[in-house]
Amino acid sequence: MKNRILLDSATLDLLRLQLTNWEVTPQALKRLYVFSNFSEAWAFMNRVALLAEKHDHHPNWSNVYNRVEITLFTHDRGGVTELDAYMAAEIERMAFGK
Ligand code: H2B
Repeated sequence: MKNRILLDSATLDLLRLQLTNWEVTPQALKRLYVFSNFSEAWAFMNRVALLAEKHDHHPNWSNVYNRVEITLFTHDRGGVTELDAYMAAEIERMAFGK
C-alpha cells in the first residue's frame, strides 16, 4: 500500500515535472479531462471508480457532459500524499487507454 504521508516540497517539485497537465499544490492535485462525448467521459469515470475502490482512496470530481474535473488529496491528512501521486499517474494512463 502506498503511504499516506504528506509529500514535502522537493517531492512536489519532482511531481510537477511528471504530471505536466496537472495543477500540483501541497493541498491537491487537479486536472480537467475533456473527452469527445459523454460516453467516453463516463467510461473513463468507471475505470477511475474501480481504481478508487481498490485503494480505498476516492477523488473529488465533477462531470459535465464530456468534461471530468478531478481533484485528488488525502482527506484525513489534509493534503497530497504518495497515494495521490500514484492515483494521478494511474488516472493519466486510463485517460489515454493504456
Ligand atoms: N479518499 C481520500 N481521497 N482521502 C481519504 O482520506 C479517504 C478516501 N479516506 N477514501 C477513506 C476513504 C476512509 O474514509 C475510509 C474509512 O478508509
